[in-house]
Amino acid sequence: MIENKGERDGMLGNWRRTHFCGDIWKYSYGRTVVVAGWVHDIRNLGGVAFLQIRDRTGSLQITLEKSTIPEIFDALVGLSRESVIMVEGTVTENPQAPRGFEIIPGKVKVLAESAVPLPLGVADKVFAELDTRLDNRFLDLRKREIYSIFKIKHEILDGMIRGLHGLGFVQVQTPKIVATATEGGTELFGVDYFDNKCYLNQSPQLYKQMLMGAGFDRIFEIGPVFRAEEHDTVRHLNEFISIDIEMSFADEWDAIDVLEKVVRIAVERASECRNEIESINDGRKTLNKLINKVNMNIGVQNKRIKKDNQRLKAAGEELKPLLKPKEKYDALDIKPIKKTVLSYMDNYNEEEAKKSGMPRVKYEECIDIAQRKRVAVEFGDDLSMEAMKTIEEVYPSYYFITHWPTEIKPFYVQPYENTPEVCRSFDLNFGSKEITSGAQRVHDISLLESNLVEKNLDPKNFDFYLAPFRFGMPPHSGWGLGLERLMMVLTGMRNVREVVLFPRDRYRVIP
Ligand code: AMO
Repeated sequence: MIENKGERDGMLGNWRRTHFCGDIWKYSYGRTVVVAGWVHDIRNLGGVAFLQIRDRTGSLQITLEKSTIPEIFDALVGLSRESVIMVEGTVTENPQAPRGFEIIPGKVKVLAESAVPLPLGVADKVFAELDTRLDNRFLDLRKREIYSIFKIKHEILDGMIRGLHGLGFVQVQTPKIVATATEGGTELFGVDYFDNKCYLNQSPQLYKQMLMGAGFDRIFEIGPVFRAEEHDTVRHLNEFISIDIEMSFADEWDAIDVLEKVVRIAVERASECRNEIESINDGRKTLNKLINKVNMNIGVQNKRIKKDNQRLKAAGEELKPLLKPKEKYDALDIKPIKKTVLSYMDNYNEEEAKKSGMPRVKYEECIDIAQRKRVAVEFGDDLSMEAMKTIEEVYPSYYFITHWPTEIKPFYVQPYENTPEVCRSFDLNFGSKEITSGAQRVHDISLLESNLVEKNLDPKNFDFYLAPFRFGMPPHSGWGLGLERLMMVLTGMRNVREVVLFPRDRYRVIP
């Protein structure tokens, strides 16, 4: 047996971190600590140098005096930014230091030197386009305000998992390589699977329903889904994380109740991330200043374009388009959601619904709102972005849209028994953004088979899925929530790529 004691070899040897930078405060004054991280910045004034070391929790000042620690001074002042070091030293009060204290080092270890120049600055306050940031994502992710987004994601996932666990849901994993489409045949990525053609799954839909037939009763899955959608928008990804649930002996209203609870927990957990919200807001303050500068430049360029255009117009030539100024960010302020005072079951009252935390709004009312604003839409149409913008004016926060037309929903959605042109499907939206869709499912095999035929799908391809429906399938309901869509709403990001570590879109599979 090898004992894990004594002198360790390798680069780290016996060096271990005692504190993250953000965990050192007044209580640590006078103590010896070991911190580890990246060289954020070095200011060398000759006799004394100030080095900022940074880890995922923040940064602090290491003060290097040439006369007292000449070797350490020499070892550190020449380092490039973003080199990796460990420092053992004493935490010492200094009102002039950025956080009111500094570390006077006793020992240091240089673990990795960073090459220069950096393809993307971490400490520099320079505006970078999203594409440049994503090309150099590992550096972009070193910024605290960016890391904070993923810390919030971690926290809300933890909250939602605990919430679902508490409600009796069991976490499952279903295959991602599949033989059939679930949400529609045109949005599939093909995979060569030995001698067969298979696909990357668009949704765990069929498998979560089969698990209801297997008696699992309440399940959830958090995993990637793949959509070969060609559109290139700020809301669409080709790979995203879907949080899916399915529950037996439940109608769509039960599924809606679970969804409301889970989203409430997520928002509450996010609102508790005070440090992360603060660092996102610090980042936004800096970013907005940079955007001001960029916009001033755009203003100057637009003046020139306008002048050119006068000339082009006189010559009857095509005019040049003006450059679009960058939008600034509002400060982030995540507040828990108000209690919902109305359930659809109670007498529906539009005024009450508008006041409540997560109103239930019928599709019909949405059409009505859009029509009143002169959007060309009628019963049976999907709700276009133009229509959604008008509904957002009335319902700017979270709300459910229920009672959808059966025709525009997938084959597995249960129609209302007395009005089969309307179905038990629902969406959860935030303003004009769709976050979740769900429904009570068809559990009658003959209706399911005829729906497949109606949607031009071959029931033979769905044999594996249909089998459990022949041998005792309980009525069941569920939903799929787009994690990135929820994160966009929570963090107020305008582009979904901001809330994904390494986004996959129409033009990006690297890094
Ligand atoms: P749907 O296809 O509506 O439903 O997807 C569920 C939720 O996933 C999110 N979403 C996306 N997020 C980012 N990029 C995309 N391209 C994208 N497409 C969808 C949305 C959406 O509400 N099987 C059903 C769910 C169910 O009924 O249980 C389904 O997949 O937030």
